Amino acid sequence: MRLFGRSKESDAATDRALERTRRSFFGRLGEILAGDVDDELWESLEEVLIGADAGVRTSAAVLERVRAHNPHRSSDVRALLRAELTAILAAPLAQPRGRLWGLPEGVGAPAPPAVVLVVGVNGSGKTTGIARLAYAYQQEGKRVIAAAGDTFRAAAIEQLQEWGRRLDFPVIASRQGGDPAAVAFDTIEAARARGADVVLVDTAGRLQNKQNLMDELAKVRRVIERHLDRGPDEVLLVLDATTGQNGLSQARAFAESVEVTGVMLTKLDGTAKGGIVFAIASEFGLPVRFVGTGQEPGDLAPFDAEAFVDGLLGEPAAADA
Ligand SMILES: Nc1nc2c(ncn2[C@@H]2O[C@H](COP(=O)(O)OP(=O)(O)O)[C@@H](O)[C@H]2O)c(=O)[nH]1
Ligand SMILES: [Mg+2]
Repeated sequence: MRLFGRSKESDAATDRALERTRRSFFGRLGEILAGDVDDELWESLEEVLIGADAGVRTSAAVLERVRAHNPHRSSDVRALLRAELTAILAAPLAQPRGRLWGLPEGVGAPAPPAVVLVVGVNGSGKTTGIARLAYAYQQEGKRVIAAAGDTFRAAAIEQLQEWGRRLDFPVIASRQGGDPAAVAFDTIEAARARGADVVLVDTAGRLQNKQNLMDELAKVRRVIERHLDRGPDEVLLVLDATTGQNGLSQARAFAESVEVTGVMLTKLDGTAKGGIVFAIASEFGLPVRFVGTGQEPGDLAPFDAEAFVDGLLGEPAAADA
């Protein structure tokens, strides 16, 4: 699977992962859009969007823009809805905040090693996400090295080391309780010494309290900046799609403390609430870069706005049938 560009394969993976969301909420669209364009239709649409976790504000804004076109046929409503939803997701993708992913033609990559700082709460999928990114980069012929920066839990260090053994990438680690900024520093050194292309930095998702965590992440960031002469090339926030609206408050907290450049939305395969991506894009202006589609190293798909919306709405013929 190509992780850094759309492919038939990645569209199919996104489509499969969206099955639950499509069935439970957006599946109702077929029913709703089979009727007349009246107040009931607009109310039902709003319910569907909010129910899929698109957020109250975002849902209302989407429908307002659709209604502004004054559509008379439900097929027009569907087409407009598709366009609005795609536009919401595409907007932040077109304005990359980082230096690696989704860059416009002609913008070069930074001098290696590229550094990706991975943040998010415990259990969101950071460590497995790093393994998947490592796997995808390896498929592209890149040499990856990872930093076991979740020094808070011994199991977290071991988990990353285990992935490193399984997928054959080096992991730089310290003892439990060590300084994660020092681990990040050592990993950048090791990447330079070994000629690695990409450094993936794992981090803790929980410390004694939230402020400690945010301070620690800010410190890791500063140390990378000092050592690299630029900030991390991407700061990837990993969000668990099954946590629903709670994911939004997480996004807010991390975005305020570290300059998040993009989102990996995991466990899309295990939820009916894939609509959260609309809230992330419209309320935070953050691009969703990757979606987790299962438990295996290859189960990560590049995020594509159109593929996602098509996966949600299903083919018009099928959904209307
Ligand atoms: N079904 C599914 N499970 C996932 C996905 N991403 C992560 N997981 C699981 O979520 C759990 C927590 O992941 P982990 O990487 O340890 O989270 P961390 O605490 O943020 O490092 C693990 O059991 C993963 O296998 C996904 O996309 N789909
Ligand atoms: Mg972890």
